[in-house]
Amino acid sequence: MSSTTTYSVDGMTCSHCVHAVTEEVSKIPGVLDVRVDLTTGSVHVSSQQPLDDAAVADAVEEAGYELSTS
Ligand SMILES: [Cu+2]
Repeated sequence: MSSTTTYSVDGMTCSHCVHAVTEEVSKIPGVLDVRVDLTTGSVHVSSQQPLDDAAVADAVEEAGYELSTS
């Protein structure tokens, strides 16, 4: 059974940002689908099992952005 988790990412401003975040988060093992809503900064991640939030934070940082902690 897959699960979907929504994260908030700070600093995304354009489709290039969306692409960078999507690409990095997609590399996390078990991730099935990544959807970014640029207007809200929401990142919806579908995965085979619940994800390690730290892995998602690392991937977002790798792309050059930060998970919003609020
Ligand atoms: Cu951008």
